Amino acid sequence: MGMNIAEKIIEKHIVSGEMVVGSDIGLKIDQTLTQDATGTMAYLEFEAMGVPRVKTERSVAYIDHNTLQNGFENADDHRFIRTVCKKHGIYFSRPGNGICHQVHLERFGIPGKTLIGSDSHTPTGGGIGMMAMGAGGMDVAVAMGGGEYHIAMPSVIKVELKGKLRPYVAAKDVILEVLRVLTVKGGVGRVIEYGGEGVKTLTVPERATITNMGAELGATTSIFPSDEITKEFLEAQGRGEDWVALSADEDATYERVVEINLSELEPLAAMPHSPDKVKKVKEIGKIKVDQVCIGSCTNSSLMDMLKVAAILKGKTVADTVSLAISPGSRQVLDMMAQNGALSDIIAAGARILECACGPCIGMGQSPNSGGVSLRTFNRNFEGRSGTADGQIYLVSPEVAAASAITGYLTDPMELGDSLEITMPKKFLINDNMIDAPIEADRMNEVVVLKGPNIKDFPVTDALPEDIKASAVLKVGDNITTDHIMPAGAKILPYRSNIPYLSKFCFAVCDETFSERCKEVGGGFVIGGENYGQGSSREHAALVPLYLGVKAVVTKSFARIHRANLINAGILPLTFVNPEDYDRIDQGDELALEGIRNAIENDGVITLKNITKGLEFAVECPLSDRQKNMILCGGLLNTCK
Ligand code: MIC
Ligand code: SF4
Repeated sequence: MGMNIAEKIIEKHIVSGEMVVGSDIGLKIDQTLTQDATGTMAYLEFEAMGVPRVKTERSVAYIDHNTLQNGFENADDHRFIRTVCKKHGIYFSRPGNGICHQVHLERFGIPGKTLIGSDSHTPTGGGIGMMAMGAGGMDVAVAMGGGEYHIAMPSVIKVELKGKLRPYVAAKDVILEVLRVLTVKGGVGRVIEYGGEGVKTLTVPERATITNMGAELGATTSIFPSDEITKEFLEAQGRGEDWVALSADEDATYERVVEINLSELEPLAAMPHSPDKVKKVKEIGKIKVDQVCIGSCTNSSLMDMLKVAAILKGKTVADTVSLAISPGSRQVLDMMAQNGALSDIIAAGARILECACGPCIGMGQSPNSGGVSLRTFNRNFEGRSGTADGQIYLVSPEVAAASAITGYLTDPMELGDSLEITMPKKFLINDNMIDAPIEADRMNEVVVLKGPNIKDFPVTDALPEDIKASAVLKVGDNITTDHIMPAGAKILPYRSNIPYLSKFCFAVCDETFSERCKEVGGGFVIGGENYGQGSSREHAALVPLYLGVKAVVTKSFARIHRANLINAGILPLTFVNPEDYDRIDQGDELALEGIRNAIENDGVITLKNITKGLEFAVECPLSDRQKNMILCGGLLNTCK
């Protein structure tokens, strides 16, 4: 029987388990990437494993998130990551060189290879046909040490693309349409594979925009075929030898096929506060805009910047709008500088930011109170911009640039003029900001430098026989890791200081959470559907662990967060009957009697609500490997 692309790559990399949908499989990982906000912890974990040199084909560390150096913390972490990389065989992309996913696509990604990254937007690599997945830092550390990466064998949805995008309709509109159809939980347990005639009409950076934001579907990853267009892109990056062809067999099968006619798409926007609240720009109407931000790993390629420059050329940003632009990489910025696009953007009045995540993760550029901000980013979760009541809309670079000029949400198709941008035949290649590691036989010459902000890892205990504690927090559906462990300029510098971070845990939902947890020594968190969607940050598990959270009981979990909870030794339980969610109130006394025994022997798990005198069936499907982790108290304990 024929195979789809995902199955072909999995078949080549499977080390344990069977390719049966839903069952646990272990994959050999060819490449890893980290960024600085998750990297510090990931490298501390890698050091704790005691493996001298990475065993992957290529591991790269990027500095792109924590670039605001408002105190010693971030610079100390950069220095730690630089030295740890030099010693242990990891390439180091220096601050200013660009956003991890953009640079990795340009300089390192290879079709057909596996990549895991401690960042949820690692699927950007699917744009050149990689099986690229976001993972918790600990899983990345294990992969660097040569260990397998475990996922549930995904089922595959095909998105069949027809036709061709019209001018001013963008790749961003394609992924927004997919989000509209499938929603933020529609991709859980699945790979989204693109195919059909329309694929040929999309450049690699456009494909990468689509696979990047596939993270918002909750998908394991998204992937495009590797074809002639992929080959041209790699050749233009001076890496033609990395190309291999990759496509699905004619008779490949899929769980479901979703058709999208590119010719019929229109400019779309995701409204506050969810990437799947998608409407046509025209339908939303001409709302007044206070801020426009262009950039992030979703939309910061040279193509995107050239389109923006063409729209802004000869115009001035509306007097009520602040326009900020962060190119995705130094390659992009340098090429914009050389061909004059940068000059057009500057002349229009844009504020040029460094090549980094910047406003996307709340590192500056928070909008004014209640302000409407149009962003070409991938997430518009509540509070993420740094302004609690900020109204964030996710749009394409075309919509963003057109609206920056008019001052209100604008359908760029109204601009009329044509917009023809072609991909360059050669990119400007300069890897002088990527440091190679020292040779293995000289590794002892390198001293790893740790700053005072690096604090100990929370201690985990083996799973007890019984758990009795209260429901310290009850939350609703689609809780994001930005709710559980917020980011932003004030908090991000403490990613290696769990005790400090703990003060902000769940602060978006309940400012008293951290204090209450400390008073009662932790307990249960109760959640709805798709709990833990969004970021890969393992801090959303490590911080609750530090605060004494023993188990999280929900209607369903997002993939990476569930894995992070297990890695941290926290029980992820789901209600067998989702209505039982309504039979627990915050503050109720709960108990899991004989839980250790039930986990060990795959027994029935009963959650008692002592306060209400009720009992509920809950479940916790675990592979043998995960069972071991939960029983031992997390991955690090298992490794020891
Ligand atoms: C994000 O976009 O939320 C981040 C910041 O890139 C995270 C990683 C992190 O929290 O450090 C992600 O997407 O995984
Ligand atoms: Fe950085 Fe934003 Fe991309 Fe996350 S989503 S990697 S914060 S640019």
